[in-house]
Amino acid sequence: MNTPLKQFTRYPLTLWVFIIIPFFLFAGNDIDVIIPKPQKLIKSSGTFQLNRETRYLSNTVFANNAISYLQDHLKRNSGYTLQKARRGSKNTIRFRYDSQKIKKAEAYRLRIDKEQVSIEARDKAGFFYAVISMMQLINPAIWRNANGKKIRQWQIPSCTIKDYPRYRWRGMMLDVSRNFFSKTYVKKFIDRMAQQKLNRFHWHLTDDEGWRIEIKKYPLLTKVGAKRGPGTKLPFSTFPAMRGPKNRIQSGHYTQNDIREIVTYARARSIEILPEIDMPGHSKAAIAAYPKLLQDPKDKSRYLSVQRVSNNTINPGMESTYIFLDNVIAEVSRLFPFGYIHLGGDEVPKGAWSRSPAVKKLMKKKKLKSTREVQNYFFTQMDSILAKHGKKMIAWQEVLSEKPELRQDDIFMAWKSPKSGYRAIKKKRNVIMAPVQYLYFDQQYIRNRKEPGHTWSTPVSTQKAYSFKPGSSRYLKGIQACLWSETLLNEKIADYLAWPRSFALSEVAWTEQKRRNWKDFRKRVKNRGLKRLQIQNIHYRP
Ligand code: TNX
Repeated sequence: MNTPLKQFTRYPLTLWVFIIIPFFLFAGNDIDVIIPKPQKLIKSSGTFQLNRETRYLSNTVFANNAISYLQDHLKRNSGYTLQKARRGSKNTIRFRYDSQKIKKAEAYRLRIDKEQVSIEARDKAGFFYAVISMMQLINPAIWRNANGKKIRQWQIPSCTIKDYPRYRWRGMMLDVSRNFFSKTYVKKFIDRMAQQKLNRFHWHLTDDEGWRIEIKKYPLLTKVGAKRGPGTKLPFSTFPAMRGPKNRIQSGHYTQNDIREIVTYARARSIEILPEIDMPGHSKAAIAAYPKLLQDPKDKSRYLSVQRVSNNTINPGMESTYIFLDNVIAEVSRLFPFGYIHLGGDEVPKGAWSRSPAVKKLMKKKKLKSTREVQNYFFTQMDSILAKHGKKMIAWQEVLSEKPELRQDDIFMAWKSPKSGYRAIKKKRNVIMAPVQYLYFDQQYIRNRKEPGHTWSTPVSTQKAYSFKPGSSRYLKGIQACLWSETLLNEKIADYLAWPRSFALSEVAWTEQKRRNWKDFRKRVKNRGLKRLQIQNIHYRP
């Protein structure tokens, strides 16, 4: 029999003494394991034992999400729950609201010693991130989400951490149109973001290949617009849909109840959801459902998008377009509490509307000289529709091309290059950087036929993503990675493309430039980050 003891003795003792035992000691005690790296971390001696007797104390409701999150993970992996303390005593985790000591939003202080853990913050996110840091300091088994061996006692190494994020916008985009992802997967995706202190989930809900959000007023949007495959009105474009062979109809959308559930789930993790309804291009699914409302019947223009989808652009010269979009935005606004809605605006194909009488009429009436000015007019209209529903606009950078009269608070996503982002910043426009060269996680890691992912831009290795230096300006709101889903033919591919690159994203978004170092980062990813992914069965790229 191959007992563990026999296996042990098969290796020379020296190997154990000099290599393996020191490795465990080192891995167990090292506190420099957190990703993204905290702004300040001071090691001290001793460890706090988190066990069945540990209690918590709190003087603020802002800590409630953080406490629940910790309780859930303890329940799952230890079988006990963290109870509230009756009186101040040893072996407690204290949550304290302190807006004097903590000045910045989302900031926290975490002090761990033998007797207690103390956490100070001024908002929900701060408390949540303190707990995330604490959980990253202990055995990665705390992140396990299936039932496994229960761990009764957790060692937390003593230290003091003072931490805050560099950027307020630390985002990830998931495209659920080209390929649909289940509610369960979306939740997993959001939870993994939260583990990295990412705080904005950009949900690309509509595109040519599928409309994925239930709109009560227009049921055909999902009845027709969420189905793709043979006999449907929606294109495969260059890529088929996930789950099953090409000749099967693929469908999927979220009901309004699903959406509310996911919003609540995200908010419990300090994540706001930015919904995107892409317009006026990338709208084949909506047009297939309601052609009469969204296209000019007399329009003779014939054109293809860059992804080779024909006539996929909403007509901005028709009254019915604005009534339709107003109604859609009304429902979207009620579903998502976040203050912004993303209206797309990317890649309006050349030639769209060029032979539409309705657009010609509009151009004459409003003295518009080109189709670009027509697009400009469209977004000015849409911006006031958003304002009416109490929302601000986010859009892709293309929307800025004609100096539109949009509100100063609106934000633009620069995807073509960092330079294009800086140009917008110079014009005093709010920018989120999502440059394809560094942060398009739908691109291959390295150029290789066997690697999944897109090839139309340069490959994005984890190191390449980590090397991004976004800079600073009051107009630079933060950064974001994009996971477009044309090539995401299953959840494993999505995981593979997202991890470990998302570790790099989180550190670029959170940690001050001077604290960042590739070698140090790589060590933390190897020692802890990957273990955390393994334990959750995340199919990362090794
Ligand atoms: C460009 S980036 C697009 C998407 C594609 C993506 C693929 C942007 C705003 N538009 O429609 O999915 O490239 O990488």
